[in-house]
Amino acid sequence: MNGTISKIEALEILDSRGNPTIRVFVTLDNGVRTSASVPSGASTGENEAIELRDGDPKHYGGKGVLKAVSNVNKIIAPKLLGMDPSQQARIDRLMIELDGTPNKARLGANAILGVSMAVAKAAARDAGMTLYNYLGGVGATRLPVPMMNILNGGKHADNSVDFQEFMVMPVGAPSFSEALRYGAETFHVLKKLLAKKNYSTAVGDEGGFAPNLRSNDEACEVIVEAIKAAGFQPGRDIAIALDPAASSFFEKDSYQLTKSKSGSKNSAEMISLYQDWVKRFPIVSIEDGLAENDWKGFARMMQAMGDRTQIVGDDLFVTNTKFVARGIEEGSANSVLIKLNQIGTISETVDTIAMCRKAGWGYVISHRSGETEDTFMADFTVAMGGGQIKTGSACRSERIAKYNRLLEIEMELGGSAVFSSPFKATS
Ligand code: 2PG
Ligand code: MG
Repeated sequence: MNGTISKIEALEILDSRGNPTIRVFVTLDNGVRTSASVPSGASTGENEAIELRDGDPKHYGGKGVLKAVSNVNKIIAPKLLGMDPSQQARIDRLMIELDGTPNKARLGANAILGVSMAVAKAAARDAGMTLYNYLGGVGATRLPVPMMNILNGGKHADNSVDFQEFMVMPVGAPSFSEALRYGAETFHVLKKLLAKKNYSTAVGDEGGFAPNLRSNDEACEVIVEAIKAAGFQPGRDIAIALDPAASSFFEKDSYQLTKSKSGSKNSAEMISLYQDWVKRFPIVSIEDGLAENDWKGFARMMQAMGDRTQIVGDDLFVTNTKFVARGIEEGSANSVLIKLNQIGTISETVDTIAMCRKAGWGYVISHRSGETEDTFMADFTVAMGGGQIKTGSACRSERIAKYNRLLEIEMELGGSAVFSSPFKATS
């Protein structure tokens, strides 16, 4: 045992939208071989680490990642050969130095993260441990409450809904597998309800339905109807989490609700809308309710509703300690959306989570809208123990792969599996 890295190679593969992304293979000198694939976002924050794309119009319309592949094979690999894969922090640090830019623009965060994840998997396999135990230790026993995005809008769907994600969160379920069942059953009932109302039941990028509703409000109304029709009590069994992804409709100093033809709103009006919604619907969590540069608005939103509602920063923080530190200082949120590829290494992601814990903030481990069949983030969620995961609806295999991996982990943990909702049930 105790292998050292003998080979690292990268491959251009496709993500769930049919766009190129990168898969990295790590081989140890004792024959252990692992691979990891990197996801890709659509509603990206402007301060995210750089996802390197070739820009060659003749290759996947400019979206190819052959430069990132070559950076892994020719620049990163030679430096890591012979190293012990369990030295994650050292390996991540070395790649950050090799890149030399503040946002991984030279080698690409996609290249660096692929290596970072594949190395962790190799170290876990070499140690004969599960990935969640390797990354989280013996205390890694908490399964997350899923945020299941069953109705899509914004940049993830061609419909009349401005807000990007309407998620069900089975906060009252007794276990992860039951939570998944609650969410999936609601998803199926929602499909029937939408069909009955003559709405489309085609799905968006994250597997949620993408109907042309009459208003943004109707999205919450129809979800509450589905929760009830599925036999659950809204608020007590299943709550709602939102990700408006407001940066994507913020233009010229105002929030433009163009898709639903509801005019424009300023920051204070958006906050009033959310306050109204929280009264009308069982909403427990709002992510990116305001745009990424609206720091003042975020602080006001926290003051207005942060004592009852989880206020999550995604584009605002981009999983970066620099922005999370500012958020803690200014009271901008009480939770962080965690995406490995926003920052580009496992070590830096773990640092951001440590900062959340220290501040008493929540954290939600999240997929991207462009995903692969890789289930790394399921293990990572259990390892980090925050109790919340956001990984899409109850369909599309790139989403289901994560849920199925969590079911396996629940089975492996048996009686030691912990499932506790971060939200007190409301009714
Ligand atoms: C988000 C994500 C994931 P994207 O905004 O939270 O749901 O979307 O990956 O497109 O940034
Ligand atoms: Mg988001």
